[in-house]
Amino acid sequence: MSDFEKTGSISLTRYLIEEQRADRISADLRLLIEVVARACKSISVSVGKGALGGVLGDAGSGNIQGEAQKKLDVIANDVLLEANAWGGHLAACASEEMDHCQPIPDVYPRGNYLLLFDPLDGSSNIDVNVSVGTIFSVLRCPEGVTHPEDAHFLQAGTTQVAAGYCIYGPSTMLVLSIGHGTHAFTLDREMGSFVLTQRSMTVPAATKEFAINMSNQRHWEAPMQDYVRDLLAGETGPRGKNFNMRWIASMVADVHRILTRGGIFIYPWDKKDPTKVGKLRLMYEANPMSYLIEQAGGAATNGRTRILDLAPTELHQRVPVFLGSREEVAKATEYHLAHDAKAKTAA
Ligand code: AHM
Ligand code: MG
Repeated sequence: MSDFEKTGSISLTRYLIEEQRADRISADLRLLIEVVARACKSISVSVGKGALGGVLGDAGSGNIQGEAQKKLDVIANDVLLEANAWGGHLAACASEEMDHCQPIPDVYPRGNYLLLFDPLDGSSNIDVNVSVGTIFSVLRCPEGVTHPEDAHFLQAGTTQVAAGYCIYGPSTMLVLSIGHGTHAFTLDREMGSFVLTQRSMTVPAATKEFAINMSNQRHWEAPMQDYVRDLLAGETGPRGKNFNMRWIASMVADVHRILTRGGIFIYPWDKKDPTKVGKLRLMYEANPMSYLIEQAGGAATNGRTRILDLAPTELHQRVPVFLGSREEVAKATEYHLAHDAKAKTAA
């Protein structure tokens, strides 16, 4: 039975007001989350219209990472920027789609938070009607900073005060953490409000399911080759159990499945492009997802180190990602650390 069936309708607004009363969030952070949720509702409408809204296809532009932008990447970015400009709760925004952070325009009051987002993650799935999503992370603006720059966003994931994603799937859901568990809200499309449908999501500690883009296998480093070889060996191999594989190629959808029924999501380092240490971005993909997963009892590393402990050096920094069921993440990390230790001894 879902929490909705057990406790009746608790809207996102009511949940946030109760968290504020319990002194777990400030009024400004509450407003910020409400505004992001409102922007996500608007993005959900555009995504849902598909070809009827004229929103599919390429925008004809590229972002700083050299990726072609889809029309919906640009629309979602504009919706989030516009919605967050005037409320007085933010000092600046940064996004996958913008080269540098964008301070709140001088005509509006500035607040004490910094917002990072991937406005539409999984863009390769937009034109094929598969789930995509918005990922966001909230940081505090450093004390005394009135005109934030990129450098002010370079804070470790442990300092996030809130993180979440909105998945645009068969239903639209907002999954949120303000540091007290990870909770899921489903959009009631008729009423236009998010309703709490799962309190305290829990990632099972063990799993028999992994998510990875296997087409990159030949480019992986040795410990990844060993780890996946042992997963594929099944019950007669060293792991002693059979594993299933899923890969949606929308991080939001893969992480949502893992938050719901467990699993491990991996986008490892590969040598396809030696200038990139991974595909996914630390500040607005790996950090918020790691925060949500940890708040649900799971774990997240870059293969060696806890992701939330990494000290960022660049706004658009990339990072290898291993996240999900904590025993499986520990196992994958163990393969990498054992390999490093062996290499050190041999040197
Ligand atoms: P995007 O932010 O440009 O959409 O890229 C991120 C996406 C993730 O959602 C997904 O896990 C990954 O890229 C899929 O990559 P690939 O196409 O290499 O399998
Ligand atoms: Mg993305």
